[in-house]
Amino acid sequence: MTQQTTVYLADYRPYSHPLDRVELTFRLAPQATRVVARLHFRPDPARSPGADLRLDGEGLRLIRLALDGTPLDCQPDDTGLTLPAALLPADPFVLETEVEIAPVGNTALEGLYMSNGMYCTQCEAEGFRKITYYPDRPDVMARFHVRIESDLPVLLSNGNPAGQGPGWAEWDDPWPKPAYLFALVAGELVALPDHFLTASGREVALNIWVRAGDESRCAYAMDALKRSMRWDEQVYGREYDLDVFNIVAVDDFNMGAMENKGLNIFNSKLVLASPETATDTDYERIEAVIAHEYFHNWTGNRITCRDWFQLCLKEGLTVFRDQQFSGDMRSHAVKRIEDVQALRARQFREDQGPLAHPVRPDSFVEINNFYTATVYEKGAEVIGMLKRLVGDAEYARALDLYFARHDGEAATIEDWLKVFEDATGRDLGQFKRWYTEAGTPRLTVEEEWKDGIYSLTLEQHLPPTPGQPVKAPKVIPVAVGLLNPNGDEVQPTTVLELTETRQSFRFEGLASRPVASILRGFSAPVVLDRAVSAAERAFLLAHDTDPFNRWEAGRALAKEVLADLAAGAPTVGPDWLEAMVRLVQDDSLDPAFRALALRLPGEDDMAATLAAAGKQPDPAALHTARRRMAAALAGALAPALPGLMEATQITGAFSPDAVQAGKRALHNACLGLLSLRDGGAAAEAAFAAATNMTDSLAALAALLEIGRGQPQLDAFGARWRGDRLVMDKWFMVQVLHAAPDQTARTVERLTARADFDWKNPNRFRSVIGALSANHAGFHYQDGASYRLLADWLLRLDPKNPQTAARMSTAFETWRRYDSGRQGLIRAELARILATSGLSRDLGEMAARMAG
Ligand code: 0A1
Ligand code: ZN
Repeated sequence: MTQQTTVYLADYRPYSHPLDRVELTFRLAPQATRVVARLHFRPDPARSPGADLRLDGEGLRLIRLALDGTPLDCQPDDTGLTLPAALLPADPFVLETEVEIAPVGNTALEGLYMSNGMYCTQCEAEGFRKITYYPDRPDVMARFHVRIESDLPVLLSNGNPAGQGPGWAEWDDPWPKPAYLFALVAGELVALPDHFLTASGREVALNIWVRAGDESRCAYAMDALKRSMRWDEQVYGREYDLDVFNIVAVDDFNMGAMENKGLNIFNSKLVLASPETATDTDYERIEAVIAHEYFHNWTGNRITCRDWFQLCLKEGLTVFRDQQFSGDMRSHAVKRIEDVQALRARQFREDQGPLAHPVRPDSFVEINNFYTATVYEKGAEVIGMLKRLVGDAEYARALDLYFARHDGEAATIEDWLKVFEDATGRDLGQFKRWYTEAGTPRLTVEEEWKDGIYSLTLEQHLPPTPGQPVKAPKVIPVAVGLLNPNGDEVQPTTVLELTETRQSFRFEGLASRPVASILRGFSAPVVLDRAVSAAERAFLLAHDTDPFNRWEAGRALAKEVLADLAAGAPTVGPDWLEAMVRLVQDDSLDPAFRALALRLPGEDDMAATLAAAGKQPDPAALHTARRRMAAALAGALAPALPGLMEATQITGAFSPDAVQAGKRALHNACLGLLSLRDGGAAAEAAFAAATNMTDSLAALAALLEIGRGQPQLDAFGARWRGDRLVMDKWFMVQVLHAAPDQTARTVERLTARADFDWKNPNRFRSVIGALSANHAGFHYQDGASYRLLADWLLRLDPKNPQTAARMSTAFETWRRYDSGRQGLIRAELARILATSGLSRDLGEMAARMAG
């Protein structure tokens, strides 16, 4: 394995030599790109007297090195270049390097690489060191001037255009930035152009750059961008600060998108959309990610992170902001439910297993392994809690202070919390534990009703996590409302602040014993351990005024049904079914909400819930139980389905808005249930009649789920053969809906195809990611899927370690299962660890998972 050196937060030291300005010249060529860098240093004797100058650099061929024009003879090592202090002048100096790199062979997609003939870069977190020798750390912020020389027609970099001619273009970025925000793009691209007038009246040119032919699929992303720009002005008072804002869509990209200053680079699946090719979920994701990257311009770029341990400073806040934005654009209730579902599926899972780490980790081997659900999504939850604790007005004041105080700086979580302390007068010492301690707290509840006083006693339990066996109590905002027995709210939502291990709260002046609605809006990222009768859950599902808890009551009921079935219960009891029949026909409820309520708990989610309760999940039993549950629901709803489908049929032109999307979601949920009873007749008709991707894919999934759909799959594949993004869906849907004993075989068949371009991360994820997302198929007893995943990780690792490492998290849950499965997974982890030449990325992940 590549050497595993651990980096510690405690070892942070400021950089020795302040850097003011950077001039870069790129002479692009696929095999041999030349990069000339002129780094303008300004020595500061107070900072680190007598220090050597260390530059990071990896995989570079050094051609030339000169200090103030005088050639230097220094030999680089594997990770960079050191200039001895004795060589360095006391006055400002310019260090010039020329290196050669080969973008065409760069399959790791980090640094400068090529995708379909186009040059592009990915520098976060530590990719810039693969482009030139540089202090590649976020606290070194400098102004960049870039010259690109190439015959390609479109040459882009950060900042504002600073001249162009045949074969060259120059860009100047007036805002100091760390190297991870550098970007360059060169290619035969076409733009969807537009413009935006900022609140203070500045005109900004907007462009979305794509391959010729894709322009017609950019309108939604452009619209989302303009709405994001306006929203950030109106809600956070943040204006855009350059003359141009460019977005480029790239087919080969490891992540979703990247917020490079003035030049955001996107995975093409998060830009390109048309009704025929993108689902409603795609549209929603595009809107959210466009907003996310745009919002980084202030939370991430203008104020960046001092070091990579502070990653949540930009990511948690920016996710929180994009969630607020999506809520404002669509429905807050639906958005909150979706976000909590995603948090539980990914972050709770991470927190429960060997990869658990604090929102601000204090050590890492490979930083790319820490772009996690904990840093992003739990990081956002922590900000949501802070806002709930201090209130909206104080939150707004604190944010204004944050921007005023830290603009142009590389900040820390301590800086962030200090802003809140100064703005609100609160002591956030205890709150800080949310950043430094891993694990999902569990909350137990005791109720008492006596002499007209209702008391709630809350107790927090903090599970041990790797390296953190014991924890002190956290501050937990618990939003509570009380209903009286006829469903009226007698206590509107109030936020209880749990600060001790165990604490009681009293409510007086109540005429009768209330029904409590606890953790409204999911006010804290905790597990609520509360035994509630099915009748009380059904009551909350019918009457709670808090939409999240209403959904949550239904979800809890459903999970109990599923757990009982998996444990051998012969039938589905009436409580949940009757509640669903009522809910789904309640036209006062948003169809999107009803669709979410109808969705059965996922098998992985259920397995996690069982494991957390000390029970061993049986993947096969869970799968069968979930199918029986779906059949029972379909039976109970049978009389209502035709009417509901009629009422949710969209007649007018397609729109990706939330109202239409909600109707389609409910319509297609009904179609899925109906196909369990009609042999797929309705789904076949729906597939044939579909005029948009949401409906086509839903019909196809409904058919595959009942073991049918081959002709439709073939027709879909023939129609979309030439479309990479749609074909990703074709690959994925087959794996997701394969029967447990057919999943590995399906993957083997698909990966043998010529169009399984496994070096493309989207294609790899669409098959290998889907393999682990098919819970019963992945955990099929013979271990074939485990072997297959490990084989593919080992194959991908030498080419693209980052994506291999991310996909390896499929193994993080092994401790949940029986000893047979545990043994099989551990053997695969051991096989991975024993492989020579393993990357630092996959090596670190496998070692942490193997424990
Ligand atoms: N900062 C980006 C995500 C991102 C992170 C790392 C990458 O390469 C390792 C690429 C993109 C965001 O939050 O959108
Ligand atoms: Zn981000």
